[in-house]
Amino acid sequence: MVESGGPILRTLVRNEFCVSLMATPGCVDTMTNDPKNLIAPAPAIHAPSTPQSDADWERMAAQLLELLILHDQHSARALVIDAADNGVPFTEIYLKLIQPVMYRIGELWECGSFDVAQEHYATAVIEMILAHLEPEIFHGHSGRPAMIAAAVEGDLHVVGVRMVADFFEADGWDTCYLGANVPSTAIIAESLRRKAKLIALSASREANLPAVTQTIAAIHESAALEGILVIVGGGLFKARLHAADGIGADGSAADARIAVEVARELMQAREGEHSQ
Ligand code: B12
Repeated sequence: MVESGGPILRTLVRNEFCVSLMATPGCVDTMTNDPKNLIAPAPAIHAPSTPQSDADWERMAAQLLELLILHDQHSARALVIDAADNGVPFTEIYLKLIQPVMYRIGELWECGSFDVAQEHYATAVIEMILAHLEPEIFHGHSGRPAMIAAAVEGDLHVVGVRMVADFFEADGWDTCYLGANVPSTAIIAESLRRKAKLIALSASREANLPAVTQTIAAIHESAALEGILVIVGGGLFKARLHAADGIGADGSAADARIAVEVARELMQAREGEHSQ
């Protein structure tokens, strides 16, 4: 970790340091004990509001990260909502902007460059932004197949599984996002209530594996849920998607876009089985 102090933060906000902060792995001091260092005149990075190239997205991610470090939630929200208002699809905003910024925040937190308050603040602002994007995504749900999305019991990470639910909504599903730390009994009860066709379980860490396994076993034990599809994902599975096979899941995916594709294939295969 870089020695603490204001000069680094001042440099950070006045030049394009955030661009490298996003692009280069490693630690940097984003903390200061001197509040005046947090009052920046204006963000130093100006990303295009309709990013086209990977470089545009990187600049935009750097700018969002910078605004989160500066505790400027209004500009952070405006940056993202302006892009959506200018026609940038929410799917791109999720996967090319918000996801990389959250991953970078995780790295900065892991090596001590972000403290807990900075991480909590950034996550809260991102969740607020996701809520602002919801009207772009939700258009009613009569006659659509239902799906349930939840982080398993013991897992408090929800941004990813919420994105997954939003991708499903946009793909024509009637989604029910249950949030964090959801016991298997609640997942089963809601799946029955909604006659769900698919359950998406999210888990971030190795410690969540028993809860995933237990939840899938409980789903399979429920006779009324016979035939329901279960897919898994999240940090726990990203590097080992094949692990889903061994715990009784029907599929897994590394991100929200692929999750929807996997679900489509599974649904088609299931319909094929029924028509035979
Ligand atoms: C924000 C955050 C938190 C917040 C979460 C708050 C909230 N409202 O969500 C809080 C503060 C609660 C938290 C707590 C902890 N956290 Co945390 N957290 C993060 C952080 C920085 C961001 C998470 C995030 O939003 N990611 C962005 C989303 C978009 O990505 P995603 O989750 O991977 O989701 C995508 C895909 O995986 C996939 N996907 C997700 N779910 C599903 C489901 C299905 C079915 C499918 C198909 C796909 C899918 O699609 C998503 C979109 O593309 C991550 C860093 C990281 N790399 O993610 C650490 C991280 C996950 N946390 C970590 C740790 C260690 C913890 C704590 C143990 C810390 C502590 N000592 O207390 C606790 C555990 C709490 C608990 N019981 O769960 C580690 C986990 C390391 C590990 N492998 O074990 C990480 C990786 C940080 C790090 N670099 O070390 N955390």
